[in-house]
Amino acid sequence: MSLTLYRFPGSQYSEKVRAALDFKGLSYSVVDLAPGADQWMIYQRTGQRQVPVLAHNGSFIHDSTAICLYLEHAFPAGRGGRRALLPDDFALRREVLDLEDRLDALFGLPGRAVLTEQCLRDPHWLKAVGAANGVRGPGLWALRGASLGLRLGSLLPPVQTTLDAAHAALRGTLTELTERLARAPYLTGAEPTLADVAAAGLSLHLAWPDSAYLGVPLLRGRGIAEYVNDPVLGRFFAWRERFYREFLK
Ligand SMILES: N[C@@H](CCC(=O)N[C@@H](CS)C(=O)NCC(=O)O)C(=O)O
Repeated sequence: MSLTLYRFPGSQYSEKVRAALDFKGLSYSVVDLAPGADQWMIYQRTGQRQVPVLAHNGSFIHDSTAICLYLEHAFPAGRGGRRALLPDDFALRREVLDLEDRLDALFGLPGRAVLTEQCLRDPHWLKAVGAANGVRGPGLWALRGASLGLRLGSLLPPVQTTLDAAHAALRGTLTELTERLARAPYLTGAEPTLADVAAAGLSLHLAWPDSAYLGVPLLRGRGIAEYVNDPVLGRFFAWRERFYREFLK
């Protein structure tokens, strides 16, 4: 058995898959790619350009949800102490998949908008995320110039409206997750599932975890202050830290 995860170092969907691999107790290797030329290799193997891509014994699977479902099928729970990503109960399984779907959408556009805003605000974040995506030296100066332009652009009312909507969406769902965790140890009840794995991995940019596989080491332990320091969301971030300690590398 050979499992290889192809990712961008700062990709939240890749972190979701990596979390699923750890959660299931599987051994794997990680190959870091950079956006741009490296995507040609992805395209040749999968007919699309995005990561994560998982290679398993010569097959290539793309899309984080498809990969997680593939892992659940290829490595069923119970054998070798592997955990289940999906519960047996049909109604609960539906709830897990619905929540995972909503989290995927949330950490797509709104999540990226909030990360971009943070990089425009904080040069350390810009440098760290830039370096993880292969931007160095003169490229970094170009990025700084572009970010200054973008920062000015972000003051425009339509951009502000988009950012406000992204924050509102993120805050609304994180508050819901926090409330779920006040009622039960995991997001959909007494046992951890794919919904927990997705929430832990997809929230990568909000609080960079202390993980052996962290792709953006300059940001280890850092987070976006208005979320990680918000007492209303404290339970969520404490839960996530525990989840990494208990289940993830
Ligand atoms: N729905 C996809 C989204 C994957 C995705 O957005 N990947 C980003 C990195 S986080 C990517 O590869 N972007 C490069 C591109 O779109 O060219 C999934 O769940 O895997």
